[in-house]
Amino acid sequence: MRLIVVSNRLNLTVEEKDDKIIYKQSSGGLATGLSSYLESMKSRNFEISEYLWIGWPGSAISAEKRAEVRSELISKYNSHPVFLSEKAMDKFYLGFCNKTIWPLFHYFPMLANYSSEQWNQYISVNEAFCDAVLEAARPDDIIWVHDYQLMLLPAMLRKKLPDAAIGYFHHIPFPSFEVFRLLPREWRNSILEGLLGADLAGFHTHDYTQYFLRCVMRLLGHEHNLGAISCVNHMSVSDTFPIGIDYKKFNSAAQKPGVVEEINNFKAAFGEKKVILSVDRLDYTKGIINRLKAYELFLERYPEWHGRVAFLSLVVPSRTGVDQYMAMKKQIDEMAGKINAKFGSASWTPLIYQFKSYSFEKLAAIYSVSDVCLVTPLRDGMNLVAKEFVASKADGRGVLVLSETAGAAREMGEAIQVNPNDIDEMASAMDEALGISYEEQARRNRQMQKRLERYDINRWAEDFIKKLISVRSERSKLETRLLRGILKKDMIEKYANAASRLLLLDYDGTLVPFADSPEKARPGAKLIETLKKLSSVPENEVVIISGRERRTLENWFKGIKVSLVAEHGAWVRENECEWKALKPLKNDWKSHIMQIFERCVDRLPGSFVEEKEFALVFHYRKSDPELSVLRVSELRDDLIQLTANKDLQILMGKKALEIRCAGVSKETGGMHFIVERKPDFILSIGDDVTDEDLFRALPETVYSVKVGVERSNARYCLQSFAEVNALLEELSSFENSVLLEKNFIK
Ligand code: ADQ
Repeated sequence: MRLIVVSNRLNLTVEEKDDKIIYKQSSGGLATGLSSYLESMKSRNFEISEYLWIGWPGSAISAEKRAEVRSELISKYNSHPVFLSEKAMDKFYLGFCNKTIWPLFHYFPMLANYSSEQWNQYISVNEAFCDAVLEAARPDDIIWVHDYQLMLLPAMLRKKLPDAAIGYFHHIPFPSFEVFRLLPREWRNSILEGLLGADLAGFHTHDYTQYFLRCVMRLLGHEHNLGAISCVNHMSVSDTFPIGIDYKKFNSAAQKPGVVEEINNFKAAFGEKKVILSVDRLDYTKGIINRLKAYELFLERYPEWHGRVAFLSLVVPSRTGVDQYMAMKKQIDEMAGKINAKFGSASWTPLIYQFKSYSFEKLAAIYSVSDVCLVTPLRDGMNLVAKEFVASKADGRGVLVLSETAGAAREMGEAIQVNPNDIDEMASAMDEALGISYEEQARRNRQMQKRLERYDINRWAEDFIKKLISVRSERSKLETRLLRGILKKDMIEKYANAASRLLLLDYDGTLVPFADSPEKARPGAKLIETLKKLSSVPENEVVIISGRERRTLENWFKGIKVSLVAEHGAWVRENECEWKALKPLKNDWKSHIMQIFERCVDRLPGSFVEEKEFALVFHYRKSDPELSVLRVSELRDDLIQLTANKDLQILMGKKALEIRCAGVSKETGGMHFIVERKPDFILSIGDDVTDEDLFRALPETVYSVKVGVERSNARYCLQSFAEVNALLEELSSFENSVLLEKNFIK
């Protein structure tokens, strides 16, 4: 099995300089972390033995060099480049990714802009990635897509490779519904549908997972069952996987010769002073300005630390093309100058501010010598610096001050947690951190280290992939029940050879899709035609078994020789004869229950009651999905109490709660025909919980078919109502050709 990693940035950065091509390992947590995992995978006895990486190589490569770069990257590094022009990258990366998604998902809606041109470019780049994956992928590959730049890709891939195992991991926060909904309707729906294309979507924290599921529920109307959402031809599962780091690498770094040398340099520079450290990419989400303000307040409030402390703020240049970043750089420069001018002296520089990237050796060394690390982003998906700092403290010394709005805060409860908007609290936290005893420092760090060691980057990646494989194999099991190929051929053969046949067909969700209101789901001309053809064959009896009221069915199927079962088995009409009740039923309970339903309608906008002869149905398809859950469960509780000693039954349908006389069900309706006719061949199709009653009761030889690839009592499944229609059309046309043949023989 191969693993295809797809991310915006390739694991290698390629630069074209003076006609020469330079290949460098990409920096950044994901590229370095995953690369070491992928390499280690080869030596371990894991299901995946090979990997390749697909992504943008980091800079625009001229057209004439592309073939050379591609072949070098593929043959030497397993890396497949997606070449994008500077213009495309501008609108896609600097544009939609960093001016719309990044600010919005980090709760800076006022910085987000909404340009359709950039959105269209986002679609095009996702399509270019899709083409690149299709070119490289083999049937058994596992595809793992990373991050917010490629949120449309899972669905694009699903469309082209319906059977593929597709995973997606989201590295930044997933915002709450109120923030996510700020995106234009088409964009937000496409993004959610894009992510649902994955078999498994992973997030750093439980909150992000829940926010995503909530957005799906509110905007697309799909409910989930323990994170699993049933999509047209697959199940999409969302779950939490907090990313880890290469723990051993950081924990053992202080003994490496290159790092030792750097440690000595830092020690010589700082002498006896306590070192406070912060390490960030230049980004407004990182809270750099607030942190500097807090340091200024700390120096004002605690003069006893003057001359005894040094704050080293490392800022890595990033996204230099985005205006806000340059404005922020200017502001940081000014703040740093102000602090040093206000508190510094000839012998003491309170703030050392460096705007550059560090090598691993230097970074590990500064983690090792620092006493306090301030990780105080305003918002951060996870934040690896917090984890790297704690992992680097092999001797147990050091204090982490961590923002509660970083994903890492969920796992690092022993850190001093702060609100990054509270300058006062942050200044006090600095003083507290500097005063914590070594024993306490070690106690806290050891606890965090245990967790970081156990759940490192390898474990994170392996957990994700194992879960993806298990979701996929669960799907494969269900798919073996799909009525296609040989299974379908067998069924058609049995159908053709049968002297008498019974077709038991549910209506809503099986023959037609769900509509906003029940009366809108009328059968179309094509369906009527198919049913006419099927029922005109003398050997066939077609029965529509529905929860609908008898007059509606009678009206919709007028002039067709189908039998009807209405109100979930309360009424039966055989071949255009009179309606018969299968059991004497009462409806004197309705007026009392109606009052309760009406009260609930008043409290749940968009809901309404449908009255049938022996049933009442509370519909809430158009209501607020979350309020519905609450109101319907209240309603259900009330009804359970009220009906305890009555001959009534409550039934939960799809976005509908029905109360009806007990003792009637689709089972009684369906079995009535089976017992009376004793047909040679039976096909029973349905999508709802009410159909499960019948599936459960059917003899083993029956072709029972669930609409939806889900667990069911049916033996087989079809993916959608459209597939049911196609199957029935096939049976009806086959029937015609047989009839024609018969006529011809005569
Ligand atoms: P990033 O924004 O890249 O990623 P982060 O988790 O902070 O965020 O990782 C930054 C990495 O860069 C760290 O590994 C750090 O060592 C390195 N780094 C930072 N400053 C450096 C410097 N001056 N010199 C050298 N290296 C430096 C996104 C999300 C995060 C999420 C990660 C992983 O925004 O929230 O934690 O993905 O999922």
